[in-house]
Amino acid sequence: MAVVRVSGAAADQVLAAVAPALEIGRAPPREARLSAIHDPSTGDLVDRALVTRFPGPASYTGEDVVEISCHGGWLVPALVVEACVVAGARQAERGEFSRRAYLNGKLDLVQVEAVADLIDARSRALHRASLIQLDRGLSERIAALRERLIRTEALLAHHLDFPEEDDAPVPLTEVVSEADDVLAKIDGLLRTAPEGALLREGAVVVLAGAPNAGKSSLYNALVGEDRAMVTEVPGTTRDALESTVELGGFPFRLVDTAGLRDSEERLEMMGIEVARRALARADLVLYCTEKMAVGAEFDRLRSEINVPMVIVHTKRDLRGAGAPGVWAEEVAGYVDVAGYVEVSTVTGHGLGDLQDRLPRAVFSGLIETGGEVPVVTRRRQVRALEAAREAVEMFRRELEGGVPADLAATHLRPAESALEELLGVVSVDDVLDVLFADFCIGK
Ligand SMILES: Nc1nc2c(ncn2[C@@H]2O[C@H](COP(=O)(O)OP(=O)(O)OP(=O)(O)O)[C@@H](O)[C@H]2O)c(=O)[nH]1
Ligand SMILES: [Mg+2]
Repeated sequence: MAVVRVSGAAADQVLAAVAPALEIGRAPPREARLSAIHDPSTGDLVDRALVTRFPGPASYTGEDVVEISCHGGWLVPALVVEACVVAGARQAERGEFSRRAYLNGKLDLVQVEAVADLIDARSRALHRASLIQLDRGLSERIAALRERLIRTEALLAHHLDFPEEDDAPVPLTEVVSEADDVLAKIDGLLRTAPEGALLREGAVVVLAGAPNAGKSSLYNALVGEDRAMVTEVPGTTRDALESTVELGGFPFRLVDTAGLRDSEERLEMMGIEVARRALARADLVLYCTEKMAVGAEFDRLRSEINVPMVIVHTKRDLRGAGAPGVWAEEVAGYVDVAGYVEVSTVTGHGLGDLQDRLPRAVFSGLIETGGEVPVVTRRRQVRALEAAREAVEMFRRELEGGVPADLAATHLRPAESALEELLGVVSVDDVLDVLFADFCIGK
Protein backbone atom coordinates (compact mmCIF):
# COMPACT_ATOMS: atom_id res chain seq x y z
CA MET A 1 0.00 0.00 0.00
CA ALA A 2 1.07 3.59 -0.54
CA VAL A 3 -0.33 6.91 0.58
CA VAL A 4 -0.36 9.87 -1.78
CA ARG A 5 -0.83 13.03 0.19
CA VAL A 6 -2.00 16.36 -1.22
CA SER A 7 -1.81 19.51 0.90
CA GLY A 8 -2.94 23.06 0.22
CA ALA A 9 -5.97 25.23 -0.38
CA ALA A 10 -6.78 23.41 -3.64
CA ALA A 11 -6.54 19.88 -2.20
CA ASP A 12 -10.30 19.29 -2.59
CA GLN A 13 -10.19 20.52 -6.19
CA VAL A 14 -7.43 18.04 -6.97
CA LEU A 15 -9.48 15.31 -5.34
CA ALA A 16 -12.58 16.28 -7.32
CA ALA A 17 -10.57 16.03 -10.55
CA VAL A 18 -9.03 12.61 -9.87
CA ALA A 19 -12.09 11.10 -8.15
CA PRO A 20 -15.01 12.55 -10.13
CA ALA A 21 -17.41 9.88 -8.82
CA LEU A 22 -16.83 10.95 -5.24
CA GLU A 23 -19.23 13.58 -3.98
CA ILE A 24 -16.89 15.69 -1.94
CA GLY A 25 -19.70 17.39 -0.13
CA ARG A 26 -20.78 13.95 1.02
CA ALA A 27 -17.30 12.79 2.08
CA PRO A 28 -17.11 13.78 5.76
CA PRO A 29 -13.76 14.85 7.18
CA ARG A 30 -11.45 12.10 8.43
CA GLU A 31 -13.59 9.27 7.09
CA ALA A 32 -12.19 6.96 4.46
CA ARG A 33 -14.25 6.50 1.27
CA LEU A 34 -13.59 3.96 -1.45
CA SER A 35 -13.30 5.66 -4.81
CA ALA A 36 -12.10 5.13 -8.34
CA ILE A 37 -9.07 7.28 -9.21
CA HIS A 38 -8.85 8.53 -12.79
CA ASP A 39 -6.27 10.41 -14.77
CA PRO A 40 -8.15 13.66 -15.57
CA SER A 41 -6.36 14.15 -18.90
CA THR A 42 -7.31 10.75 -20.37
CA GLY A 43 -10.12 9.65 -18.11
CA ASP A 44 -8.32 6.31 -17.67
CA LEU A 45 -8.89 4.36 -14.49
CA VAL A 46 -5.70 4.40 -12.44
CA ASP A 47 -6.70 2.59 -9.24
CA ARG A 48 -9.44 2.00 -6.73
CA ALA A 49 -8.34 3.61 -3.50
CA LEU A 50 -9.42 4.79 -0.07
CA VAL A 51 -9.68 8.54 0.04
CA THR A 52 -9.67 10.60 3.24
CA ARG A 53 -10.11 14.36 3.61
CA PHE A 54 -8.52 16.32 6.43
CA PRO A 55 -9.80 19.90 6.17
CA GLY A 56 -7.41 22.43 7.74
CA PRO A 57 -6.48 23.37 10.36
CA ALA A 58 -7.06 19.90 11.86
CA SER A 59 -4.50 18.21 9.59
CA TYR A 60 -0.81 17.36 9.69
CA THR A 61 0.20 20.47 7.75
CA GLY A 62 -2.56 22.69 9.10
CA GLU A 63 -3.81 23.12 5.49
CA ASP A 64 -6.53 21.17 3.69
CA VAL A 65 -5.10 17.71 3.17
CA VAL A 66 -6.31 14.79 1.07
CA GLU A 67 -4.84 11.34 1.48
CA ILE A 68 -5.24 8.69 -1.18
CA SER A 69 -4.40 5.21 0.11
CA CYS A 70 -3.74 3.38 -3.11
CA HIS A 71 -2.17 0.06 -4.05
CA GLY A 72 1.60 -0.05 -3.65
CA GLY A 73 4.26 -1.35 -5.98
CA TRP A 74 6.19 0.42 -8.67
CA LEU A 75 3.61 1.89 -10.97
CA VAL A 76 0.32 2.57 -9.16
CA PRO A 77 1.57 5.21 -6.68
CA ALA A 78 3.46 6.98 -9.47
CA LEU A 79 0.32 7.02 -11.65
CA VAL A 80 -1.78 8.40 -8.80
CA VAL A 81 0.80 11.16 -8.24
CA GLU A 82 0.79 11.85 -11.97
CA ALA A 83 -3.02 12.11 -11.99
CA CYS A 84 -2.83 14.60 -9.09
CA VAL A 85 -0.22 16.63 -10.96
CA VAL A 86 -2.45 16.72 -14.04
CA ALA A 87 -5.19 17.97 -11.71
CA GLY A 88 -3.01 20.90 -10.65
CA ALA A 89 -0.88 19.62 -7.79
CA ARG A 90 2.89 19.59 -7.87
CA GLN A 91 5.45 17.15 -6.49
CA ALA A 92 6.41 17.97 -2.88
CA GLU A 93 9.95 18.89 -1.96
CA ARG A 94 11.93 17.05 0.69
CA GLY A 95 10.26 17.53 4.06
CA GLU A 96 7.77 19.99 2.62
CA PHE A 97 4.80 18.60 4.55
CA SER A 98 6.67 18.94 7.83
CA ARG A 99 7.95 22.34 6.79
CA ARG A 100 4.39 23.54 6.21
CA ALA A 101 3.32 21.94 9.50
CA TYR A 102 6.02 24.02 11.16
CA LEU A 103 5.14 27.22 9.30
CA ASN A 104 1.47 26.77 10.23
CA GLY A 105 2.35 26.27 13.89
CA LYS A 106 1.44 22.58 14.05
CA LEU A 107 4.97 21.49 15.03
CA ASP A 108 7.92 23.35 16.53
CA LEU A 109 11.42 22.73 15.19
CA VAL A 110 12.36 20.26 17.92
CA GLN A 111 9.28 18.25 17.00
CA VAL A 112 10.22 18.45 13.33
CA GLU A 113 13.61 16.97 14.22
CA ALA A 114 11.78 14.26 16.15
CA VAL A 115 9.81 13.35 13.01
CA ALA A 116 13.09 12.94 11.11
CA ASP A 117 14.58 10.84 13.93
CA LEU A 118 11.47 8.72 14.16
CA ILE A 119 11.67 7.88 10.48
CA ASP A 120 15.41 7.18 10.69
CA ALA A 121 15.21 5.23 13.93
CA ARG A 122 16.93 1.87 13.79
CA SER A 123 16.76 1.20 17.50
CA ARG A 124 13.95 1.08 19.98
CA ALA A 125 15.74 3.61 22.18
CA LEU A 126 15.82 6.29 19.46
CA HIS A 127 12.28 5.40 18.51
CA ARG A 128 11.12 6.03 22.07
CA ALA A 129 13.18 9.21 22.46
CA SER A 130 11.71 10.56 19.20
CA LEU A 131 8.18 9.85 20.34
CA ILE A 132 8.83 11.72 23.60
CA GLN A 133 10.18 14.65 21.58
CA LEU A 134 7.28 14.55 19.18
CA ASP A 135 5.02 14.68 22.21
CA ARG A 136 6.71 17.99 23.11
CA GLY A 137 8.71 16.38 25.95
CA LEU A 138 11.81 18.39 25.10
CA SER A 139 9.94 21.37 23.65
CA GLU A 140 7.94 21.85 26.84
CA ARG A 141 11.07 22.00 28.97
CA ILE A 142 12.71 24.47 26.63
CA ALA A 143 9.56 26.60 26.50
CA ALA A 144 9.36 26.55 30.32
CA LEU A 145 12.97 27.74 30.62
CA ARG A 146 12.31 30.52 28.13
CA GLU A 147 9.26 31.67 30.09
CA ARG A 148 11.22 31.75 33.31
CA LEU A 149 13.87 33.94 31.71
CA ILE A 150 11.21 36.29 30.35
CA ARG A 151 9.58 36.48 33.77
CA THR A 152 12.88 37.31 35.45
CA GLU A 153 13.58 39.97 32.84
CA ALA A 154 10.10 41.44 33.35
CA LEU A 155 10.46 41.42 37.12
CA LEU A 156 13.71 43.30 36.94
CA ALA A 157 12.33 45.77 34.40
CA HIS A 158 9.26 46.39 36.53
CA HIS A 159 11.43 46.97 39.54
CA LEU A 160 13.47 49.52 37.60
CA ASP A 161 10.49 51.31 36.10
CA PHE A 162 8.59 51.65 39.35
CA PRO A 163 11.19 51.69 42.10
CA GLU A 164 8.98 53.84 44.31
CA GLU A 165 6.06 51.39 44.26
CA ASP A 166 5.07 49.68 47.44
CA ASP A 167 5.96 46.23 46.12
CA ALA A 168 9.05 45.11 47.85
CA PRO A 169 11.89 45.00 45.33
CA VAL A 170 12.82 41.54 44.15
CA PRO A 171 15.54 40.33 46.44
CA LEU A 172 18.75 39.80 44.53
CA THR A 173 19.36 36.41 46.10
CA GLU A 174 16.05 35.22 44.74
CA VAL A 175 16.96 36.26 41.21
CA VAL A 176 20.35 34.59 41.53
CA SER A 177 18.83 31.35 42.75
CA GLU A 178 16.29 31.46 39.90
CA ALA A 179 19.19 31.82 37.45
CA ASP A 180 20.99 28.94 39.17
CA ASP A 181 17.98 26.75 38.81
CA VAL A 182 17.63 27.57 35.10
CA LEU A 183 21.33 26.77 34.65
CA ALA A 184 20.91 23.45 36.43
CA LYS A 185 17.99 22.56 34.16
CA ILE A 186 19.96 23.44 31.03
CA ASP A 187 22.87 21.35 32.31
CA GLY A 188 20.52 18.46 32.90
CA LEU A 189 19.44 18.59 29.25
CA LEU A 190 23.00 19.03 27.99
CA ARG A 191 24.13 16.01 29.98
CA THR A 192 21.93 13.80 27.80
CA ALA A 193 23.57 15.10 24.61
CA PRO A 194 26.63 12.81 24.28
CA GLU A 195 24.51 9.68 24.58
CA GLY A 196 21.76 11.36 22.54
CA ALA A 197 24.17 11.81 19.63
CA LEU A 198 25.15 8.13 19.87
CA LEU A 199 21.48 7.24 19.87
CA ARG A 200 21.09 8.84 16.46
CA GLU A 201 24.37 7.68 14.96
CA GLY A 202 24.92 4.34 16.68
CA ALA A 203 27.80 3.76 19.08
CA VAL A 204 30.94 2.61 17.30
CA VAL A 205 32.25 -0.57 18.93
CA VAL A 206 35.60 -1.72 17.55
CA LEU A 207 36.80 -5.28 17.96
CA ALA A 208 40.57 -5.15 18.29
CA GLY A 209 43.36 -7.42 19.45
CA ALA A 210 46.11 -9.75 18.30
CA PRO A 211 45.76 -11.71 15.07
CA ASN A 212 43.78 -14.92 15.41
CA ALA A 213 42.28 -13.84 18.74
CA GLY A 214 38.80 -14.65 17.43
CA LYS A 215 37.62 -11.11 16.59
CA SER A 216 35.91 -11.99 13.33
CA SER A 217 34.24 -15.02 14.91
CA LEU A 218 32.88 -12.83 17.68
CA TYR A 219 31.84 -10.16 15.18
CA ASN A 220 29.85 -12.75 13.23
CA ALA A 221 28.26 -14.05 16.43
CA LEU A 222 27.17 -10.55 17.49
CA VAL A 223 25.92 -9.60 14.03
CA GLY A 224 24.08 -12.91 13.76
CA GLU A 225 25.43 -13.90 10.35
CA ASP A 226 28.73 -14.86 8.75
CA ARG A 227 29.81 -11.48 7.47
CA ALA A 228 33.55 -11.69 8.17
CA MET A 229 35.94 -14.36 6.95
CA VAL A 230 37.30 -16.64 9.66
CA THR A 231 40.38 -18.85 9.23
CA GLU A 232 43.04 -20.35 11.46
CA VAL A 233 45.62 -18.21 9.64
CA PRO A 234 46.66 -15.19 11.72
CA GLY A 235 46.17 -12.02 9.72
CA THR A 236 42.98 -13.04 7.93
CA THR A 237 41.11 -9.74 8.25
CA ARG A 238 42.65 -6.95 6.20
CA ASP A 239 39.90 -4.38 6.09
CA ALA A 240 37.41 -2.89 8.53
CA LEU A 241 33.92 -4.38 8.28
CA GLU A 242 31.01 -2.53 9.79
CA SER A 243 27.50 -3.73 10.70
CA THR A 244 24.67 -2.07 12.57
CA VAL A 245 23.09 -4.11 15.34
CA GLU A 246 20.57 -3.39 18.06
CA LEU A 247 21.54 -4.59 21.53
CA GLY A 248 19.20 -4.10 24.48
CA GLY A 249 17.24 -1.67 22.30
CA PHE A 250 20.28 0.54 21.64
CA PRO A 251 22.03 1.07 18.30
CA PHE A 252 25.60 -0.11 17.78
CA ARG A 253 27.94 -0.06 14.81
CA LEU A 254 30.24 -3.03 15.21
CA VAL A 255 33.58 -2.82 13.44
CA ASP A 256 35.79 -5.86 12.86
CA THR A 257 39.44 -5.00 12.28
CA ALA A 258 42.76 -6.56 11.35
CA GLY A 259 44.78 -8.11 14.18
CA LEU A 260 47.31 -5.72 15.65
CA ARG A 261 50.97 -6.78 15.42
CA ASP A 262 54.24 -5.66 13.90
CA SER A 263 54.12 -6.84 10.35
CA GLU A 264 56.31 -6.33 7.31
CA GLU A 265 53.72 -7.52 4.90
CA ARG A 266 52.26 -4.66 2.90
CA LEU A 267 48.63 -5.71 2.81
CA GLU A 268 48.60 -6.57 6.47
CA MET A 269 50.24 -3.25 7.37
CA MET A 270 47.50 -1.46 5.45
CA GLY A 271 44.90 -3.46 7.35
CA ILE A 272 46.48 -2.51 10.66
CA GLU A 273 46.49 1.13 9.60
CA VAL A 274 42.75 0.85 8.86
CA ALA A 275 42.28 -0.74 12.29
CA ARG A 276 44.02 2.20 13.97
CA ARG A 277 41.76 4.65 12.14
CA ALA A 278 38.71 2.69 13.29
CA LEU A 279 40.01 2.76 16.85
CA ALA A 280 40.34 6.53 16.63
CA ARG A 281 36.58 6.88 16.10
CA ALA A 282 35.54 4.17 18.56
CA ASP A 283 33.09 4.85 21.36
CA LEU A 284 33.97 1.52 22.95
CA VAL A 285 36.68 -1.04 22.29
CA LEU A 286 36.31 -4.78 22.72
CA TYR A 287 39.85 -5.96 23.29
CA CYS A 288 39.89 -9.60 22.25
CA THR A 289 42.58 -11.92 23.54
CA GLU A 290 42.87 -15.67 23.83
CA LYS A 291 45.87 -15.57 26.15
CA MET A 292 45.74 -15.23 29.90
CA ALA A 293 47.74 -12.07 29.76
CA VAL A 294 47.49 -8.82 27.90
CA GLY A 295 50.76 -7.82 26.33
CA ALA A 296 52.53 -4.77 25.01
CA GLU A 297 49.92 -4.24 22.27
CA PHE A 298 47.25 -3.89 24.93
CA ASP A 299 49.24 -1.30 26.88
CA ARG A 300 49.94 0.61 23.69
CA LEU A 301 46.28 0.57 22.75
CA ARG A 302 45.26 1.65 26.21
CA SER A 303 47.51 4.68 26.01
CA GLU A 304 46.22 5.62 22.57
CA ILE A 305 42.50 5.54 23.14
CA ASN A 306 40.42 7.30 25.73
CA VAL A 307 37.16 5.41 25.46
CA PRO A 308 36.01 2.53 27.65
CA MET A 309 37.43 -0.85 26.86
CA VAL A 310 35.98 -4.28 27.58
CA ILE A 311 38.46 -7.16 27.73
CA VAL A 312 37.05 -10.19 25.98
CA HIS A 313 38.80 -13.42 26.82
CA THR A 314 38.03 -15.57 23.78
CA LYS A 315 37.85 -19.30 23.06
CA ARG A 316 36.56 -20.26 26.51
CA ASP A 317 35.78 -23.77 25.27
CA LEU A 318 39.47 -24.57 24.78
CA ARG A 319 40.34 -23.97 28.43
CA GLY A 320 38.31 -26.64 30.23
CA ALA A 321 36.05 -25.88 33.14
CA GLY A 322 38.55 -24.03 35.34
CA ALA A 323 37.59 -20.60 36.60
CA PRO A 324 39.58 -17.64 35.31
CA GLY A 325 40.05 -16.50 38.95
CA VAL A 326 43.43 -14.87 39.10
CA TRP A 327 43.30 -13.22 35.76
CA ALA A 328 39.87 -11.71 36.26
CA GLU A 329 41.27 -10.07 39.38
CA GLU A 330 44.30 -8.79 37.55
CA VAL A 331 42.07 -7.26 34.89
CA ALA A 332 39.82 -5.72 37.53
CA GLY A 333 42.91 -3.76 38.58
CA TYR A 334 42.79 -1.68 35.39
CA VAL A 335 40.69 1.29 36.36
CA ASP A 336 39.92 2.24 32.77
CA VAL A 337 38.61 -1.17 31.80
CA ALA A 338 34.84 -1.34 31.56
CA GLY A 339 34.63 -5.05 32.11
CA TYR A 340 35.93 -8.51 31.56
CA VAL A 341 33.98 -11.21 29.76
CA GLU A 342 34.87 -14.75 28.81
CA VAL A 343 33.28 -15.94 25.58
CA SER A 344 33.23 -18.86 23.25
CA THR A 345 31.73 -18.55 19.82
CA VAL A 346 31.70 -22.34 19.64
CA THR A 347 29.51 -22.95 22.71
CA GLY A 348 27.96 -19.47 22.91
CA HIS A 349 29.34 -19.06 26.43
CA GLY A 350 29.39 -15.43 27.63
CA LEU A 351 27.81 -13.94 24.50
CA GLY A 352 24.63 -12.95 26.34
CA ASP A 353 26.68 -11.37 29.10
CA LEU A 354 28.65 -9.36 26.55
CA GLN A 355 25.47 -8.27 24.77
CA ASP A 356 24.06 -7.03 28.09
CA ARG A 357 27.24 -5.24 28.96
CA LEU A 358 27.56 -3.13 25.82
CA PRO A 359 24.43 -0.98 26.36
CA ARG A 360 25.40 -0.47 29.99
CA ALA A 361 28.93 0.57 29.03
CA VAL A 362 27.82 3.18 26.49
CA PHE A 363 24.30 4.29 27.40
CA SER A 364 24.41 4.14 31.21
CA GLY A 365 22.93 7.63 31.59
CA LEU A 366 19.91 6.89 29.41
CA ILE A 367 19.39 3.51 31.03
CA GLU A 368 19.39 5.14 34.46
CA THR A 369 16.61 7.55 33.51
CA GLY A 370 14.55 4.65 32.18
CA GLY A 371 14.20 6.32 28.79
CA GLU A 372 11.41 8.59 30.02
CA VAL A 373 13.42 11.81 30.07
CA PRO A 374 13.76 13.93 26.93
CA VAL A 375 17.09 13.49 25.23
CA VAL A 376 19.05 16.10 23.32
CA THR A 377 19.98 14.33 20.09
CA ARG A 378 21.33 17.01 17.76
CA ARG A 379 24.21 19.44 17.39
CA ARG A 380 21.74 22.24 16.69
CA GLN A 381 20.04 21.63 20.01
CA VAL A 382 23.35 21.47 21.87
CA ARG A 383 24.58 24.72 20.34
CA ALA A 384 21.40 26.59 21.26
CA LEU A 385 21.38 25.27 24.81
CA GLU A 386 25.05 26.15 25.23
CA ALA A 387 24.45 29.67 23.95
CA ALA A 388 21.56 30.12 26.36
CA ARG A 389 23.63 28.69 29.19
CA GLU A 390 26.51 31.04 28.54
CA ALA A 391 24.26 34.12 28.54
CA VAL A 392 22.46 33.15 31.76
CA GLU A 393 25.81 32.39 33.38
CA MET A 394 27.02 35.87 32.41
CA PHE A 395 23.85 37.44 33.84
CA ARG A 396 24.32 35.58 37.08
CA ARG A 397 28.00 36.44 37.40
CA GLU A 398 27.40 40.13 36.80
CA LEU A 399 24.55 40.29 39.29
CA GLU A 400 26.74 38.76 41.92
CA GLY A 401 29.63 41.00 40.95
CA GLY A 402 27.53 44.04 41.79
CA VAL A 403 26.67 45.12 38.25
CA PRO A 404 23.30 46.95 38.36
CA ALA A 405 20.42 44.61 37.64
CA ASP A 406 19.24 46.49 34.54
CA LEU A 407 22.67 46.14 32.94
CA ALA A 408 23.07 42.50 33.89
CA ALA A 409 19.58 41.77 32.58
CA THR A 410 20.66 42.63 29.04
CA HIS A 411 22.14 39.11 28.93
CA LEU A 412 18.71 37.54 29.36
CA ARG A 413 17.47 38.55 25.94
CA PRO A 414 20.18 36.60 24.02
CA ALA A 415 19.46 33.59 26.22
CA GLU A 416 15.78 33.85 25.36
CA SER A 417 16.50 34.16 21.66
CA ALA A 418 18.75 31.11 21.68
CA LEU A 419 15.85 29.08 23.09
CA GLU A 420 13.40 30.72 20.69
CA GLU A 421 15.58 29.82 17.75
CA LEU A 422 15.79 26.28 19.07
CA LEU A 423 12.01 25.93 19.09
CA GLY A 424 11.68 27.91 15.90
CA VAL A 425 9.59 30.67 17.50
CA VAL A 426 11.65 32.91 15.29
CA SER A 427 12.48 31.17 12.05
CA VAL A 428 15.79 31.46 10.35
CA ASP A 429 15.62 30.40 6.72
CA ASP A 430 19.00 28.73 6.40
CA VAL A 431 18.37 26.76 9.59
CA LEU A 432 15.17 25.50 7.98
CA ASP A 433 16.90 24.56 4.75
CA VAL A 434 19.54 22.48 6.53
CA LEU A 435 16.95 20.86 8.73
CA PHE A 436 14.54 19.81 6.00
CA ALA A 437 17.27 18.70 3.61
CA ASP A 438 17.49 15.50 5.72
CA PHE A 439 13.91 14.54 5.00
CA CYS A 440 12.59 12.33 2.32
CA ILE A 441 9.83 13.41 -0.02
CA GLY A 442 6.36 12.98 1.37
CA LYS A 443 7.25 13.73 4.98
N1 LIG B 1 37.60 -23.34 19.73
C1 LIG B 1 37.35 -22.08 19.36
N2 LIG B 1 37.93 -21.58 18.26
C2 LIG B 1 37.66 -20.29 17.94
C3 LIG B 1 36.79 -19.49 18.70
N3 LIG B 1 36.73 -18.25 18.13
C4 LIG B 1 37.52 -18.30 17.04
N4 LIG B 1 38.11 -19.53 16.91
C5 LIG B 1 39.04 -19.97 15.88
O1 LIG B 1 40.19 -19.14 15.92
C6 LIG B 1 40.70 -18.90 14.61
C7 LIG B 1 40.80 -17.41 14.35
O2 LIG B 1 39.51 -16.85 14.38
P1 LIG B 1 39.17 -15.44 13.72
O3 LIG B 1 37.80 -15.11 14.13
O4 LIG B 1 39.47 -15.48 12.25
O5 LIG B 1 40.24 -14.55 14.45
P2 LIG B 1 40.61 -13.01 14.16
O6 LIG B 1 40.94 -12.39 15.45
O7 LIG B 1 39.55 -12.36 13.35
O8 LIG B 1 41.92 -13.17 13.29
P3 LIG B 1 42.61 -12.10 12.27
O9 LIG B 1 41.56 -11.62 11.34
O10 LIG B 1 43.61 -12.93 11.61
O11 LIG B 1 43.22 -11.04 13.12
C8 LIG B 1 39.74 -19.61 13.67
O12 LIG B 1 40.28 -20.86 13.33
C9 LIG B 1 38.48 -19.77 14.48
O13 LIG B 1 37.71 -20.89 14.09
C10 LIG B 1 36.19 -20.06 19.87
O14 LIG B 1 35.42 -19.43 20.62
N5 LIG B 1 36.51 -21.36 20.15
MG1 LIG C 1 39.58 -11.45 11.58
